[in-house]
Amino acid sequence: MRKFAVLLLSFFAILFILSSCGGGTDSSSAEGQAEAPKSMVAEPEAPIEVSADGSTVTVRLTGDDMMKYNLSRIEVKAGQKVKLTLTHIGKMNKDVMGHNFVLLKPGVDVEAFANEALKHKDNAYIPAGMEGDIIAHTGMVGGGESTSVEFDAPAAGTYKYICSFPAHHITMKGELVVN
Ligand SMILES: [Cu+2]
Repeated sequence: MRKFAVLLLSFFAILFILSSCGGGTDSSSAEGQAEAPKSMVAEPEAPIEVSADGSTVTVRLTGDDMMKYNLSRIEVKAGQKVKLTLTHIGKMNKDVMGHNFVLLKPGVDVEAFANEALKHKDNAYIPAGMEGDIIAHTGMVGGGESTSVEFDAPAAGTYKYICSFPAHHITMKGELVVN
């Protein structure tokens, strides 16, 4: 009789283990289900996206409180329309950590341009009289702000872009490569 009780107990123990395993499976599949809509909502946006017909390139550039862009190289094709949005993903004010995107013409001395730009705070650090050195530029943004610019990709070649906020061009720089 006692043996029977032990048997019965172990039978229930096995049942319990089996059911808890089953529960484990259930919860993991529930997690799997929870992940699916999450990834649909989050839908990671590619920093560079080409339209289906190939005519337009959307560029999602970011700048942070550490004086860094997310992209140091942007590749496009000649003639494509470039829609660039710069988002400041930091928290700092634009007076101390402002960011912009300035695409320079080939042959422009970046150092000389940046040294002139820093004198033009009242013009969002776009140096008056040097517009001829610029292919395209955005406005200046602070933490949490965005700014956009649209331009046609210039002729094939490599072009430099910088943030013209004082001293930012040292780390906030990159190349637009037009194929
Ligand atoms: Cu900057």
